[in-house]
Amino acid sequence: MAKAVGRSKAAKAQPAAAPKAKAAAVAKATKAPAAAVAAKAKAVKAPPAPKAKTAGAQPMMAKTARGADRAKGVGLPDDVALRLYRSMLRIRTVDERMMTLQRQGRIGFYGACTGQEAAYLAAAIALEPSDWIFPALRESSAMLMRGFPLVPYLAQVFGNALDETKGRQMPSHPASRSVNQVSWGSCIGTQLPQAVGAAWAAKLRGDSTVVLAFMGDGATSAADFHTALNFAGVFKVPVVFICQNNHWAISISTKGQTASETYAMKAAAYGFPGVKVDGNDAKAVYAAATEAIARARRGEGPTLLECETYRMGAHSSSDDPSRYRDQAEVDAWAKRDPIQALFRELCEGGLWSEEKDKALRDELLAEVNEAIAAAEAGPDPEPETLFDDVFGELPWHLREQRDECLASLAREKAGA
Ligand SMILES: Cc1ncc(C[n+]2csc(CCOP(=O)(O)OP(=O)(O)O)c2C)c(N)n1
Ligand SMILES: [Mg+2]
Repeated sequence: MAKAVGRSKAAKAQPAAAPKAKAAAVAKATKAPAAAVAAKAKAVKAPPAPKAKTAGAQPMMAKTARGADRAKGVGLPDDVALRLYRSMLRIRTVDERMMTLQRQGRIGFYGACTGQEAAYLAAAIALEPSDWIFPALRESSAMLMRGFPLVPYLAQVFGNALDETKGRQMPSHPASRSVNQVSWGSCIGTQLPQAVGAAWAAKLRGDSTVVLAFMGDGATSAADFHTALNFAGVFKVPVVFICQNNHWAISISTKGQTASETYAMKAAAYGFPGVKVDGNDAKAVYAAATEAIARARRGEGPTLLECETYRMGAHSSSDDPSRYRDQAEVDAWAKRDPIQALFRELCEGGLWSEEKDKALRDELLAEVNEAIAAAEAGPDPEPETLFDDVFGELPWHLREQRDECLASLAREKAGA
């Protein structure tokens, strides 16, 4: 089951803005089960229905005693829906606080995923713990949902000694082997052939690993996109490509990015299914991802899933989107916020309430503020760690550089 929703003692902390509409006032929660939602997804070529779960694979989410227990109005297993909602709200809270810290000069750079939480978390929650994630730019918090602790996650942005990658990566690029998630590449599209390579390795080994390979819409213009999809199609590797179509690649809109009607249809050129879903609809993403992951695990090859969503904020803390896009477009998408949508559906389904929501928001804000304080207090990484982890045994020329660097720092410290 999802972690119980606790009452926060930190009532003084300001909660993030609660959805205004009362659950009762909100109609039209889709009551269709996951399979029906998948059928509604615009499929270029519908993948075959998934069969029974792969033998031996441990489901990430425990089922309730009744098996496929579904929230009435949600179309997801209850525990998945609640854990997903918590994860979505948690990263929204983190993003709001970190953007503020950046403006306060406490961190150098930050990239938020605001508005896109369902488009990747509802897919990642369908994975087994042994599966891998190759993120693009905005999927970092799948790590948190899969069990990575918050303090080292935030310490990565501060780049200090509490960061598992020892402050050597650009801020907002976390990674950890403990949860099978690699770093953002930052070079657009490079993660795609790498993900295909990892999936191919799994196939050669004969294990049941599936790889989720995320990309933004911008990555579909990169040569690596075509290389990766072609190879994956020919070798039928167990990879699911997920394109988060958030309508913008910094200042380039969809119209400037592709002449195709959809991104999903590009899969047809490589001989595997492409499926487009509403990326702000958690149940639709979950259903389509579950099916694509099952297909990959059965050895039937890749799927390209396009999750249509919207980047509500700036490209990064270094960007000013008002210079290239119309506020009316942003306002229209604000009405389709994925967190508010899932909140309404959870309430409609009898799983959630305004009171529980307020308590969760207070709890998460207190947790995030405490974690920020702990992460910010971390010491600088030791200078010699700069040379760790690339080589099993440091080659002579790097040993020389390290010794020279440390001697120079020691001289500096001694005031020489
Ligand atoms: C190969 C390469 N070209 C250009 C850039 C500069 N750049 C950084 S992010 C970005 C846009 C990415 O857009 P998209 O893939 O849609 O992801 P989003 O930011 O929307 O999540 C570009 C062009 C880069 N990092 N790498
Ligand atoms: Mg984009």
